[in-house]
Amino acid sequence: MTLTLYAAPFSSATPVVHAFDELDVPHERVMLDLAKGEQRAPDFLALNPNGKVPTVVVDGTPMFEGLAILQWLGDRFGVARGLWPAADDPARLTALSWTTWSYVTFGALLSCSQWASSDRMDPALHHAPLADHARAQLQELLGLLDARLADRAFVLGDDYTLVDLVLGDVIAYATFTGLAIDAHPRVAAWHARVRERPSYQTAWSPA
Ligand SMILES: N[C@@H](CCC(=O)N[C@@H](CS)C(=O)NCC(=O)O)C(=O)O
Repeated sequence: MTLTLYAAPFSSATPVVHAFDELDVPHERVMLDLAKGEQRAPDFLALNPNGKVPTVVVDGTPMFEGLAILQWLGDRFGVARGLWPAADDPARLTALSWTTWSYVTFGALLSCSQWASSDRMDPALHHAPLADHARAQLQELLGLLDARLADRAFVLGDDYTLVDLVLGDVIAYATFTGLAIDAHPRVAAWHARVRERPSYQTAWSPA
């Protein structure tokens, strides 16, 4: 299999870079300079019409959206490495649910809070009540994850899996944007365990 990963430092590609490293999947890595607009080059837009990283090319077929790529990596490489449940394992259902939850449910609220208050966004779009509402909702969601971790060390059970990698990276990004997780002691303790993983250190440390 020939795999090419298009990425950029500290971007939506970071969890995918992280997963490739954790799974030790051989691939070619192309780092795009987003500030120079390399993601809008016609050759790249032919792979991903959104002009965004991450983008992966699998034996000539392009694939975009980080969550889709992560779930595919789990299916294709994670099962054999004991880091993702097999297709007929009920835990696969749980893995798909929590990883999608982190990007879609948690991620949408995080984006909302960013648009409504971040100094990296156009101040004309800021809206303090919306930012407060999104932050309160995010705390409620962290409460759900805290409850999930009441009787297990990791999201699926006793062992670290790609589910922890995906959720751990979404929550890492959330904390970088200023979201506090310390009101949820099990989430904080689990995230500390996830951060011990060597692949986490490589993915999130400055080069
Ligand atoms: N939902 C997409 C988001 C991808 C995304 O927004 N990537 C950003 C980097 S964080 C990008 O490539 N931006 C370049 C641009 O918009 O010009 C995913 O998760 O893959």
